[in-house]
Amino acid sequence: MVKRVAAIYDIHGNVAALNAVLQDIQSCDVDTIVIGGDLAWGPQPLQVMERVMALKGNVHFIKGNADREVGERYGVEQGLDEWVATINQWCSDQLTPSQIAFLNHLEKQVSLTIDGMGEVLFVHGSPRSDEEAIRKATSEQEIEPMIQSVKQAILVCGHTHVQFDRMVCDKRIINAGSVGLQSAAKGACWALLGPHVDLRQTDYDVHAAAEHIRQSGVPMASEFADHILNPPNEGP
Ligand SMILES: [Mn+2]
Repeated sequence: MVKRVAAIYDIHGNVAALNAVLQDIQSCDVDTIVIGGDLAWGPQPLQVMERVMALKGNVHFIKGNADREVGERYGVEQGLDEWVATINQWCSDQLTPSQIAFLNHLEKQVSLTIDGMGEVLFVHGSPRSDEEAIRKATSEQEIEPMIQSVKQAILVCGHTHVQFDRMVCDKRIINAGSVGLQSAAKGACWALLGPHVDLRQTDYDVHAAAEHIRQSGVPMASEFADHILNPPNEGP
């Protein structure tokens, strides 16, 4: 049984956002962290992997589609769009062999029993796919087959970069939002769980972060910087 969980999803290679959230977590009496996938794909993959792999204590990781794609060096041959593939392979090139191996050994899902909430299932996209999107507006009809095998009453997901907390087919579904590539929010988004659900936004210096991103060498650096300065209303 754990008491209070920080669900931090979709860091996407934004180390300033990650550091701000980890700092915020320290004042929230958190005993467990779930890092919900899509860690490295973005402008600062090496720094993010160093930071998360050095975390101490009760930390669980799950694999996002982008972790699978970076870890296995996906390209256009594996169905990625050309610009996604270019960034993907740049990210793979930044990482050490042990960081790549770490990504390749992540779990698909994690289940935790949280005090006051019961058993909670954490996945990246949907329970059956790391790239299937559950959005605020996705219909019950569409979601039902995605969650029919889930026995837990509460499901936490990410992948679409927009937070929500809704009831679907008698299950509570929480999207933690994105730490590093957020949409429809200004700060770094995450969720605090136990015994209540608190959708959080942590402010950080996006202007300084954008400047570092512009100098990171990532392909499309200015698009990444513009995204965090002016987050779009809709996620990917
Ligand atoms: Mn994803």
